[in-house]
Amino acid sequence: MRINQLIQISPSIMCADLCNMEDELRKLESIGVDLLHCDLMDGHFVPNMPLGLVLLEQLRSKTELPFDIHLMVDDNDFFVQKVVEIGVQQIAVHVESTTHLDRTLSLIQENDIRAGVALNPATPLTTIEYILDRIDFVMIMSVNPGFAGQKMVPSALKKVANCRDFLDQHGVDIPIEVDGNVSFSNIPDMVAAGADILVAGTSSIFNKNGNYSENMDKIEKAIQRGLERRR
Ligand code: S6P
Ligand code: MG
Repeated sequence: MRINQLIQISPSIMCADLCNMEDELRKLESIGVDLLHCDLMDGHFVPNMPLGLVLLEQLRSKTELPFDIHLMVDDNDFFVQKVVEIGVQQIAVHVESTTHLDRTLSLIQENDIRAGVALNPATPLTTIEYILDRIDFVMIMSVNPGFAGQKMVPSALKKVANCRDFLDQHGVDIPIEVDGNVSFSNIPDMVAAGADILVAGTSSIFNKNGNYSENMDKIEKAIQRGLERRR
């Protein structure tokens, strides 16, 4: 089981063995992950489409883990409605693709689902200033969305720290989720900067050099190093 309960781990299931999902779920459950990060892409907002709604529906019936949905789509309201029907616990929509952001966030929260806003690397924090009272978490993208296995953009750590300051200045105490190249070596810096939820992909949980349990141990140790350096 997890040593550190302060920081949540959300494995990105697009990085799992998609031909053996039930087995993958059992393995992830056994190492005590907190959430299941589900990347929904439409091939338009981002040029990829690894998971679909039918797969999510089937996964829902196989695990009690909370679903952490990351929408990378143009038609947010359509996908919000679909994942609400499936039964999910939190949904992040991209500020860059949501025309009526305030309305979409309300739609999520009206269904008793935690609402988050995801920001691409180039998107300023000020874009969320007037909806801060509407959100339950912020997702900072530390890569350009669309693919696993990328390198963290150089500004990511500064942005996580700036986001924590921005939230503090506005008196908002909500978690920051970091998504993209959350690697063993980047985790301490991300956690020190203020990350609370870590999306674990090919550079950590699904790293080929270890099994899930070994990789989780490395993640926990990296989190510990980051927490010791927290401001
Ligand atoms: C990317 C997606 C992410 C990836 C994750 C993979 O568009 O939103 O959630 O699945 O970044 O992790 P890694 O360690 O391969 O970057
Ligand atoms: Mg994601």
